[in-house]
Amino acid sequence: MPQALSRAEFKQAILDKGRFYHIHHPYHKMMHAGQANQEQIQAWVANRYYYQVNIPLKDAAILANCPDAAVRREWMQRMLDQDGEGAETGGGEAWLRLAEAVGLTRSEVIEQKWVLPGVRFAVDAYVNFARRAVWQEAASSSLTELFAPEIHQSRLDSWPTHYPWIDAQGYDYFRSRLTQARRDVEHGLNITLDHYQSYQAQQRMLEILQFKLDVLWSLLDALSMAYVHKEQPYFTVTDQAAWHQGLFK
Ligand code: AHQ
Repeated sequence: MPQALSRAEFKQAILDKGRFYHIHHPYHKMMHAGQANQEQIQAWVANRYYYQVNIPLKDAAILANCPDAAVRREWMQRMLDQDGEGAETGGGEAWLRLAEAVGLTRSEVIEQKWVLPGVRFAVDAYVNFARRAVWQEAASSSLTELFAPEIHQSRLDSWPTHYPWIDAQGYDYFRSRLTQARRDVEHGLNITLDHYQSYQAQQRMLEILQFKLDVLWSLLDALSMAYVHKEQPYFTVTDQAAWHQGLFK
């Protein structure tokens, strides 16, 4: 078995996974280049909502599995960021403002009317992994956020120019993540670099990170099938939206 990677080598191996980040997915590149139509933007916002509302559940699962109070105190901040300190605050609320800014209604997004099966399965795979993994491995899976500030900044840089019809108040969420993601990643990276001490364990962490990269990529694959290739679920048997609408969990 090869020697364990040094802390610097392990961190570089994690950063090298950035080449698989969903910033390189055709759907994201289409949106970034201003080639998306309103339906494709709305579909992305309505489907990404399912990811947003599941992040606090994922983080709660990590807290539930973590016996270290100091780690919980810091990790808990992520839930406060998303759930807010009051009804009108937090990332979930900011995402609903983004939904309204792109012309969706709050209720159709909250009801998950447009959440595609593939999006639901990818997100549920992430939450269910976090529920059953040891807390350090679940914490490591959040490190795709190493690459998130760049993708949020890319939206702030390009969308206002390409999509002047989107109300600017919708961009609060992306702006909030520029600092929150950097703070989260600092904590997640330290947990990760401390936890995996053998070469084999380090390779397992890189596989866990690849799994999470696959989750983000698959979410956009589902959107591409439905809104780029026009093959919504069951398109061969009906022209109506016919898939599970999240009424049971
Ligand atoms: O807005 C995002 C967010 O709050 C999180 C939490 C983190 C995690 O715990 O897995 N990942 C994440 C991400 C957010 N935004 C995504 C995007 O493309 O806007 C990126 C995603 C991530 O990189 O994992």
